[in-house]
Amino acid sequence: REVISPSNGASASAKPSTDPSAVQADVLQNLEYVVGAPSSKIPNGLDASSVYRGVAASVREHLIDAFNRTQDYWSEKDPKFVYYLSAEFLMGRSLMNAVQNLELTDTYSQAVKQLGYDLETLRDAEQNAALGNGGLGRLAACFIDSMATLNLPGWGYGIRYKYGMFKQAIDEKGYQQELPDIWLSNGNPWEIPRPDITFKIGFYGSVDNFKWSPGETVLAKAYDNPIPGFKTPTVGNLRLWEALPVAEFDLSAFNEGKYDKAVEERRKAEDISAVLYPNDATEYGKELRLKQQFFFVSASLQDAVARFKAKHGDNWQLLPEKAVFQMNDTHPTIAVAELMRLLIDEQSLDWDTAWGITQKTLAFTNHTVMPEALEKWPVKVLGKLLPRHMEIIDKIDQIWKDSLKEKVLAQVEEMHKKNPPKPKAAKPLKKEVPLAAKAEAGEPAEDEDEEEEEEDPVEAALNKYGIITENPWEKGVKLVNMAYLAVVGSKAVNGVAAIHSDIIKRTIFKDFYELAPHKFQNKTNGVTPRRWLAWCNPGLAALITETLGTDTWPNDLNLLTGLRKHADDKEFQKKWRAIKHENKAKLAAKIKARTGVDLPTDPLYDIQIKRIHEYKRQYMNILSIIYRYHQLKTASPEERKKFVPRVTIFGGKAASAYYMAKKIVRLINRVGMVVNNDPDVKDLLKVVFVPDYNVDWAEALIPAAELCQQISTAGTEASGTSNMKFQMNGCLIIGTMDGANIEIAEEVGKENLFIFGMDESEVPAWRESKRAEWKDYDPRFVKAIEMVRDGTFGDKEYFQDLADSVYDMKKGNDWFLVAPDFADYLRAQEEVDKVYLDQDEWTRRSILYTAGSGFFSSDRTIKQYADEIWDVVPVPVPSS
Ligand code: 8GP
Repeated sequence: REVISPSNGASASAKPSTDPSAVQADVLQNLEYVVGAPSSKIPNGLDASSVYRGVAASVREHLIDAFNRTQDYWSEKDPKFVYYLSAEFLMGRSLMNAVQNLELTDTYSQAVKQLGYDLETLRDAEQNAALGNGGLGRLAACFIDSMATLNLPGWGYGIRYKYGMFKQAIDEKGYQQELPDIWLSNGNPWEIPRPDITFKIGFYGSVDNFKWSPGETVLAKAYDNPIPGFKTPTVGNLRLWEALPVAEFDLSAFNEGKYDKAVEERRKAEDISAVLYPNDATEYGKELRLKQQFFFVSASLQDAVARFKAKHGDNWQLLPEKAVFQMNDTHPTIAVAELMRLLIDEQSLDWDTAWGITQKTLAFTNHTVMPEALEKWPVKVLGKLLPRHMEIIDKIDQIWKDSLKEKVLAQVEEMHKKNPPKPKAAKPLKKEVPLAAKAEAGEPAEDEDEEEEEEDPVEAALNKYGIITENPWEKGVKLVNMAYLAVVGSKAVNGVAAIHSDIIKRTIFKDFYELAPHKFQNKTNGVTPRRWLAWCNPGLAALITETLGTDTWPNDLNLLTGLRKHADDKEFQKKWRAIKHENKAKLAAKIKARTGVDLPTDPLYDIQIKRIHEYKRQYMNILSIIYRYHQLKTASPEERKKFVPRVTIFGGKAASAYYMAKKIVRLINRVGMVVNNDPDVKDLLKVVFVPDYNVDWAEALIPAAELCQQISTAGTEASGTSNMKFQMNGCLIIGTMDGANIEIAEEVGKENLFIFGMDESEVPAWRESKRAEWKDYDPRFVKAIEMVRDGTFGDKEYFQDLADSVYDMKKGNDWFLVAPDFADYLRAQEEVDKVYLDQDEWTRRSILYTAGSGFFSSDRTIKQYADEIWDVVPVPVPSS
């Protein structure tokens, strides 16, 4: 008997049709039966949001069809799988990405047009899925796109936050306002709820003889999000977890009139997956955050372990050959303890066997050296929430410290040889370092008083490099250093750009590196060239395809080197420039619609988009604009004619509790208000802050940019990924020798970037010794600071401490070197203006940027992860 498929009446095994009229019928069917919108209302009676949902439901059929085939095939072949564990996936919108990756753009454009709509308008009806803060979350999204495109068996695992990254509004005074991101208000047509896939997640409770009895339990429910590859039938998966109560409702409490109590369980559970933490490198330390982390890690590991067990029974030694978990920064690192718990407590393995398997199955990526972002949980908090895990971490710490002892003793002996200790100071090493849990439980640390006096160097070193250490700022408070736990529990540890991977070996993980150098690797980041060039810049993509004579470059980005030979071709340059100009005009229209600011399209478009942070130095950028404004104001009409007109655009969110970042947002907005309304300036300078910067904005801003600001203090930006997106779109870089800028300079030729500032090796000396007596302020810097102080942009009082932070060494310490780098920054800015006057030279460089961007495809990055860490090979799904 034939099974009838709901949408097109064909047999269930048939693929959804790709013929425009059949697709049109399918969209109508979905509108009618999924959205509930009568087709009689087509074309004029339906809003874009309803039509979008009908179209999305139709596209989803194609995705699910290929998704099922992929997952069935992989399940049958049973290859090794990579599981990418990440608290953040910053996906952005899905409609256009899905139709383009499935190569159905023309089909759907035609079908939708026949219904009286256009795909571009429908695109804007989709909410942005902003389940991430910034670079780290967007990287995870690029990675799963590349995994699918490369046919690599793997899934992403994360949290289905009910509210994503907060929405940012700028009020009429220039302040940032934070509003909830209700991204699921119209439903999410891309996900597949899996009510049948749930896992129990325990918290609190007690441990008796290694047996954990949780005091609170919630359910994790799975939602699958199909991730289409490009030019392949493979569709990968992003599985996100939602937290639910185990018991729906306490009816007896309700009947007794205790309404709050009746729903308390539900609320407590739902809180766990309610909100993405709106923090980016700021201190928080909330128990709920740790709860979220354990929640998704435990669900993901239980899921993967169950899948393994269904195939391989108790052959646990095989686990490292079948699964690898990549921990995206410290957020998922409780996985080290959870995998141990699952193997020991649930699968009855002994400690050594479980530890051997764990260390072969986990890998860890570090994304920042900012100390405030390297998570450390108080033993008290972790021990209360996850008592069994605390025991496991204690033991791991013990083993780790034992392995350190030899090295530490040797170091101390060496030190003593050079510098003999006073007789009493050489205290013998204790046999056992007291367990942190014991200390927390109130057992006094041995020889407390003595320790105070003698400061045993061995103990001090062990404390410094231990997974469990004493909080240097709060005596007696012990912390679990999650990054250290991850390093010890992983087979590989990587940084995200060459310089960053080098820095972590020299600094935060120095001792770990010296003990196990083989673990440390570099995996320079990349971005998907589908979303970040082919789809967001169709004009340039078409020119590239025409010039290279092939449309396969989005899957083989090194082909872009073929553009190099056209870099000096004047005709080609003209076409290249025309596309940029068109993109600028489109952006100007969008900015006008959203902010009301009119932008001319001829000036140089200069853009800085990223989270607002002192280390990223948006502050330095706006100070240089302030100085430029001063120059314009004081110039004669004749001199004014010599200025190179500029449109400076900023975008980015400040973490809600980040005091200085919020002031920077305000300053940029205030400068914009003054400059944009000053008749002396006219079109020579415009300053725009785009509110609520997100993936969607990035897709419009990046293709239009001519200059981008990558100006972090050297040694602070781990990699940066917007630099790569800008580069792909032929945008020149003004920047420091930091993060991936260094590798971009290698690919493009350093002379084609506008490089300035101290390099990473010079920064520590400035901070440690020169900063105190440094008085070499450039007069232009002094002028700009004066203008911040004197009320030129209003809010005189409000901006004083922002000015102090980089100027008055008694009040602020200019940790990020705004003052000492400023003069060289202005020199680089002058160079920018000079080169921009020579449009042929500018365009030549622009072409060379795109031509040299092949290395920064996330396909390359993922291939390296697969080959060098994961040991996962492509398993292409046969086309049916
Ligand atoms: C970011 C880095 O700042 C950026 O340089 C890099 O390109 C990106 O990760 C991807 O590797 N780091 C973070 O977003 C980060 O560390 N976030 C945690 C603090 C939450």
